[in-house]
Amino acid sequence: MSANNMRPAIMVGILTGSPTDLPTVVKVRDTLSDLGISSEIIVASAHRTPDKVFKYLERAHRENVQVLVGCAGVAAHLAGVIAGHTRLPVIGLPLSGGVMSGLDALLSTVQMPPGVPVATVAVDGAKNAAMLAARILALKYPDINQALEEAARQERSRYEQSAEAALAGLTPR
Ligand code: C2R
Repeated sequence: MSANNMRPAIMVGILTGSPTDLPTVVKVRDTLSDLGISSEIIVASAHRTPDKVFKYLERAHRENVQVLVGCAGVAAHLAGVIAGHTRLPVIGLPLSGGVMSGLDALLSTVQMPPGVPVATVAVDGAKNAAMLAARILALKYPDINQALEEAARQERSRYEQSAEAALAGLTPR
């Protein structure tokens, strides 16, 4: 097996702009972990600590990390800067907060110039950031594909059960 096909210790690198982002960002890690996917969270900012971002990207490439998630609020340039420095798929997670409740972060993350894509999920969409990373990894790792199938089965069943409970709770007329 070539080094590229070997399963790396860390599959997903999650970078976030500030420690204040962590309550939302940790949900990316936890969702990945539920699917059996290893990840690490790095607090680094394209504005405040650009060197740390670039150093991490060097290590991520060396260690064969497969997908990167860039999380940031307000003037959210982190995911875009990451995308400019890697050929790995980059998922952008815009975070709420500040005067525009996340709209500023959403637009700063999603409006990338042609050729430098950031796959942007909803504001505070931590779960979908993780699920999208998992779908990318599932192309290469059949066990992750299976974990996603199982998660979808469970999600459907939870949905049906809550729909039945809600309908049963309606006042009859
Ligand atoms: P503080 O709470 O530390 O003041 O940060 C962070 O993600 C956070 O949501 C406020 C907000 O600034 C964001 N930030 C960025 C970047 N670095 C930090 N948008 C960046 O590099 O894009």
